[in-house]
Amino acid sequence: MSPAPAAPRTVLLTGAAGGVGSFLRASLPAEYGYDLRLFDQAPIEGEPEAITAPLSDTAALRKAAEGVDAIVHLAGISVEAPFADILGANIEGTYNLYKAARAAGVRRVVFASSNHAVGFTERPEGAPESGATVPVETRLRPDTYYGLSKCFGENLASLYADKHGIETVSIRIGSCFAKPRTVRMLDTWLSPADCHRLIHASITAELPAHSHGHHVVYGISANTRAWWSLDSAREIGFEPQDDSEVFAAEVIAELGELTPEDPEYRYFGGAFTQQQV
Ligand code: 15L
Repeated sequence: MSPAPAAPRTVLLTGAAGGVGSFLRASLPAEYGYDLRLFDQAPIEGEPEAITAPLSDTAALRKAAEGVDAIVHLAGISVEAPFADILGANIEGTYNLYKAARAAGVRRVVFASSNHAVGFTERPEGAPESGATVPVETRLRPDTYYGLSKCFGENLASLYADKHGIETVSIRIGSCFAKPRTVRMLDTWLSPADCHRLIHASITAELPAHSHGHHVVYGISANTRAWWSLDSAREIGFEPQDDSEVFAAEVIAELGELTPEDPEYRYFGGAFTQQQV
């Protein structure tokens, strides 16, 4: 019998200075013992070994990817922006990342996709009370250039899986903050702790055969009000532990309930569906 492959331990974390990156650079080593290589265009205080470079620096990316077991790719613009900016940071940047992963022989990428890749998807009739949820197989319906860049990233991941054998888990992240900031986020919240649980599962799980090397999941907690299916996340062993409901009374007392006509209630991507740049 051949020995089991060693557990992935050395991980390149791009976007390490950002909101989600800051949660993860503390929790991934503490909870699972990962040895992180940090990459961001902004310097990170207290991390002298972090690589400070933009995603357009292909030499720095190539060097950063050398010898790692997996890459968690969070870097890029995380909100709507002019197309030229999205093109550079998110589209070309993600392309550069996959080229570096391929050159360095990296086996697994975890791609921070977003709910905004399917942002114009409408809430199913009566959800969440009806129990209807939207599966990850729903049609791509980006709500912004930002969401469009996440569609590109997911399709690039699919190409690199089929053509070059690089596996990806694309996580369509909901709202990853310490606590929900809006009423919509009671549906879409991903707690920081569930975020590191999902990232760990995405790095380590064997992917189901039907994914053909590219597995897509929604990144949310076990929210009472959720209407995005967690089935594909559970397929890779993710079991969310948190529920935004503990914040519901406080958030609703402050901001009031949403009406069914409100884009924040009606659409996956909420107010992003109304944004223009
Ligand atoms: C995202 O993709 C954004 O990066 C984040 O800032 C939130 O707005 C989040 O989606 C959301 O939909 O709440």
